[in-house]
Amino acid sequence: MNKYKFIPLEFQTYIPEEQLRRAKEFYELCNRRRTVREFSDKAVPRELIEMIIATAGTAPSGANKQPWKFVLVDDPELKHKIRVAAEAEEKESYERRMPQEWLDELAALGTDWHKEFLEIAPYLIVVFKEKYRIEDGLPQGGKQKKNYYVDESVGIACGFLLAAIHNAGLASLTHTPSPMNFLREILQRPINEVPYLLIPVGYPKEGTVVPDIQRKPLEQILVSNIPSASA
Ligand code: IYR
Repeated sequence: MNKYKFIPLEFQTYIPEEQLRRAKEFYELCNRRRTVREFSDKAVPRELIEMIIATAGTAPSGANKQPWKFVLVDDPELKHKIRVAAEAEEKESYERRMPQEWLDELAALGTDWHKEFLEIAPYLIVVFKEKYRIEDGLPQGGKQKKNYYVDESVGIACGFLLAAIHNAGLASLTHTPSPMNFLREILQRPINEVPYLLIPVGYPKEGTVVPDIQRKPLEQILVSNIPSASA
């Protein structure tokens, strides 16, 4: 007998019509999400953000190690520090590090090194991946324990996070200042945590416009089996 405990699965399904209705409704919800780069400073209740982060924490992960940490920043001084450090890296990137081909690809998105949203959005969620765990306490003293599929796990959790943010009627931006190790220092995270994604959350600034870009249609992203011999 397995010495580990198993419990009955709680699982809900629906009649086919209801399944399709729910699937369509969820698709339409997700398809309305847009990345926003201009935020209003309108306050967001902390309770709402906590529920959203709890949702991200329901993601599956390698060996159920849940190798993520969501650092919630609303302190103006910390946000200012993050903005100054991010803009310094981004300015260097946009002006020197990124090749022209990359800059050309970003032109349609209208991005540049200015990141005032880092101070305007009421919350920044800074996602860290836990490269490994430190057992019983202190980063210096503790024993290192492995985590598994860390990038996949944290990526999935971020997907849940973005969907939960959108579902709650809030806007977000997946921001990746590069390099972003300054986040570890400013936020005083332990050595086993590596910054993964910086997500400002709030309401869009009034009159916000977004790039006129399209999602690939299903036919371009869905491949069924292998090319049929009879086709
Ligand atoms: N990290 C930069 C550049 C950037 C890169 C990609 I790929 C984007 O899709 C968007 C921006 C920035 O945040 O501006």
